[in-house]
Amino acid sequence: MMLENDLRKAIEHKQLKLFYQPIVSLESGAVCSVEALIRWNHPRHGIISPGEFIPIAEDTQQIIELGEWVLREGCRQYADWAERLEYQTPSMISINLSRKQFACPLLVHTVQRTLEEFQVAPKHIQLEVTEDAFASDIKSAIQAMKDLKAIGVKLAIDDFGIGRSSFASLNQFPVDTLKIDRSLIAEVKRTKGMAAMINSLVVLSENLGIMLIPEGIEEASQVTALQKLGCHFGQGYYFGRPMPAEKLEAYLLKQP
Ligand code: G
Ligand code: G
Ligand code: MN
Ligand code: NA
Repeated sequence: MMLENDLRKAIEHKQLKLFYQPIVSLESGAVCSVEALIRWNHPRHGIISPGEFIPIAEDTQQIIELGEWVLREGCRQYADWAERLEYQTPSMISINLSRKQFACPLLVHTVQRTLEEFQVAPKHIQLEVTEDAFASDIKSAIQAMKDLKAIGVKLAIDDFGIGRSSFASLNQFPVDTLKIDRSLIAEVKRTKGMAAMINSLVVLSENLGIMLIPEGIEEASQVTALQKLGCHFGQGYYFGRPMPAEKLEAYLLKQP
């Protein structure tokens, strides 16, 4: 495939870029962390969404190199913010891991090496994985999570509520954060059942000491609804779209 060959050159030719989306306190709007989301500025096709090229990278094993680039660039940017923005720096940067990266035995070393290279404390890094990363081999997945926790980074389950989500699994995994998939948030005002489900996730996450982040918040009325259900944090276009680092900096300086 054409994109596959182009992807090989993308890193080398500096066509990849990380965008950042704020994760905020619903009460104050203050930014508590940012999620890094990759973009590919293709010389002929323009901006290509990761939804399109991440699956190709996974099929061709290029995901490992790509994932390392994301981790390095995220850490480099975080260190740069910490130096220049000081107290305005978000307390965490969240980085997406693909299933294949998560299954790679070298992951822990790569993460540790990268943190050392950029002098970033592990508590500032959160790694997001979806549940399909655990599906095939739960035992190895739990071990991988424990290894990552041991070096001090935070872990999040991404896109919770779709696919194979199970409440039971939450108790097994040493995760810090649960991100509720945006398809559930879109339903929250429409169906009582969904509101009840979100509320039970609030109770569950509080009891387990897990931070809960509803994703895909697009309207003020969803903020109100989620607050009523007991949510404290959120992410979505309503607060800010994924944006280049410079734009995020301006956003941080404007915050309450
Ligand atoms: O930002 P956007 O909605 O286009 O992202 C589409 C999908 O690509 C999402 O599922 C997101 O998790 C994934 N994605 C974005 N950036 C990265 C990345 O750096 N690494 C991996 N593995 N997935 C990413
Ligand atoms: O799978 P993951 O949660 O990592 O993917 C995040 C994706 O969701 C990104 O591609 C981002 O652009 C997208 N996104 C973030 N906020 C919103 C939102 O409010 N609405 C919609 N439709 N997509 C969003
Ligand atoms: Mn994510
Ligand atoms: Na998600």
